[in-house]
Amino acid sequence: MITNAPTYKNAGILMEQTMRWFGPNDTVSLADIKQAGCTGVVTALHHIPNGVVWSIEEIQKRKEIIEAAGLKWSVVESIPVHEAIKTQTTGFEQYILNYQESIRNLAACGVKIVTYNFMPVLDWTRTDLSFEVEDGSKALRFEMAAFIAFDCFMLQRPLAAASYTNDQLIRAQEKWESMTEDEKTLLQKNIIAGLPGSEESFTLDQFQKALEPYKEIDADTLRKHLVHFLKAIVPVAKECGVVLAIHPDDPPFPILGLPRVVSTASDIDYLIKAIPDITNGLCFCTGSYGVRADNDLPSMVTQFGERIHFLHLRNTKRNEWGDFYEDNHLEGDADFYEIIKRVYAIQQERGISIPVRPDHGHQMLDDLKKKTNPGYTAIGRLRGLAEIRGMEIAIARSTSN
Ligand code: DNO
Repeated sequence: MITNAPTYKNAGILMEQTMRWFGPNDTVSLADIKQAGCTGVVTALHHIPNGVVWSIEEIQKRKEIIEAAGLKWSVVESIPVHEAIKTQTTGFEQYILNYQESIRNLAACGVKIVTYNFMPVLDWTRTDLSFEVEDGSKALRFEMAAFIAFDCFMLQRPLAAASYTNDQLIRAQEKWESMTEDEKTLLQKNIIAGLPGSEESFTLDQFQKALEPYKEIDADTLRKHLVHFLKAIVPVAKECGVVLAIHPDDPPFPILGLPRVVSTASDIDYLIKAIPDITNGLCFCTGSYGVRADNDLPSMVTQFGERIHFLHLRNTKRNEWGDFYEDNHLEGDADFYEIIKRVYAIQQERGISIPVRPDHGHQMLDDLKKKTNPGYTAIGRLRGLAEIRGMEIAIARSTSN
């Protein structure tokens, strides 16, 4: 069944275009999102504390606001997974029951795609939120030396040095010595004070405490905890017609000694083998997976196409030091032509439109003068979406004619 799919003469089934909306306080309004050409939004009930059930009343209230603007609530991003579930500590069984209940309530309101992630402690991580690129627009960036400097000299994590090579430590030391006090404060804020959409925010003290439970948890254990969680929620989701879309680790490698279990094609394979039902699906985020040169994104789209329930299209540019920044959508390391071509083919095969959002965009033009949610400006995302939309239609027409 095709729902909410955009149409274009002789173009077949196209992606469902959405943008993320952070709720009524978002400076980018629903009207803006509609003008960008979207038919749907991706949002969450950010005001409900992590772990608490999303009631039908609250879901319905939000849905009505979205629909009054002529849009659809296409995808939930995210119902956060409580840390107790990831660490299997006190109360985790109850948090799983609450998660099941939220899924049932969303289904009762007709919201049927749920995104989540299983990253320990931090959701996504960047060191620089206003990295100026050549054209004067600003991008988000992860600078390895700055991150290591934070780990070794600011957080002073015991054993931090053992996580890095000598070269990396030298570069981090140089970086640290070159930074002013203000720059150091900003670095700490960027890493632990909570980026848009991450539901947690920490002081340095709180952050050190939050890392503690993971001393005993390696990747194997975290994987087991994820499978346990999935075994509990997949049947519930399936029963009420909801599909689950796990978001990959961002960045897709271990940080701060924390385990990572959703970074590569073999990580995905493991999860599929453990719970083969298609309900156990993916939010295929090209920006996250694409940071690793060993992730072949077009092949991954084909390999996992049947269970890609949601797409984040974003491009990154990496260097030899492990730094990366968020490039324009059609530039960067990922081959968007090939990716979109394969996504298009999968949609025709499955007979469905996959929701997509332009994941982030540069701060540019008028947005440079505004206070914006890092990564979630109106104009930068509009540019990304427009380019993606044009490319998909061109692929569609040249494929089907
Ligand atoms: C960042 C986002 C992530 C994502 C979550 C999904 O921009 O892609 O915060 O929403 O990891 O659970």
